[in-house]
Amino acid sequence: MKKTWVLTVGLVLAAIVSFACGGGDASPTTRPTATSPAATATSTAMEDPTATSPAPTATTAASSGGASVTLKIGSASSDDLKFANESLTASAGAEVVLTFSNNAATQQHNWVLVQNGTKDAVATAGVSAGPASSWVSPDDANVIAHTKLTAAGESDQITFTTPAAGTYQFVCTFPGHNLTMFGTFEVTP
Ligand SMILES: [Cu+2]
Repeated sequence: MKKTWVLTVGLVLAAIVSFACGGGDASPTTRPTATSPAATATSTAMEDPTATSPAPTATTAASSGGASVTLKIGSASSDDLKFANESLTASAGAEVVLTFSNNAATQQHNWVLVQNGTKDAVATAGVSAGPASSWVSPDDANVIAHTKLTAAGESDQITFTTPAAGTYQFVCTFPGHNLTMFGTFEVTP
């Protein structure tokens, strides 16, 4: 009789344990489900480094496009109010080292890179700015780069980065020279 009671208690305990284990199994089953959003969050976090990498790639593209280019341009010989070359070319984003040589006998000249179609407006603004500013208005948004005003026989070297691909102009902004002394600056992609 005592053995039967022990056996009954044993069976009841076994049932409780198996129920507890079953309940225990249920919660681990729930946890992986709770963990998978976390895993999704981790993979989303891994997309962030991927999103950041285009920035360095863009920098690399800018620096590879940023080849160093040497350009030389002079004014026409004698006192002709012209440049010796009427066109220059460089690729977009290039670092240009440009030397402008004033080959004139007496004339003063400069070399000013401007937005296309603005050479005369830039020259007019330059007249107001005066010779102390090399006949270039320091606030002129149409001016991309410029040398100083050079005396006859003098030269000046400047360094600038080419703007986006497209057509630009260069001009001498000494009063009156802009009418004949200008050219085209092509920026290639
Ligand atoms: Cu000039």
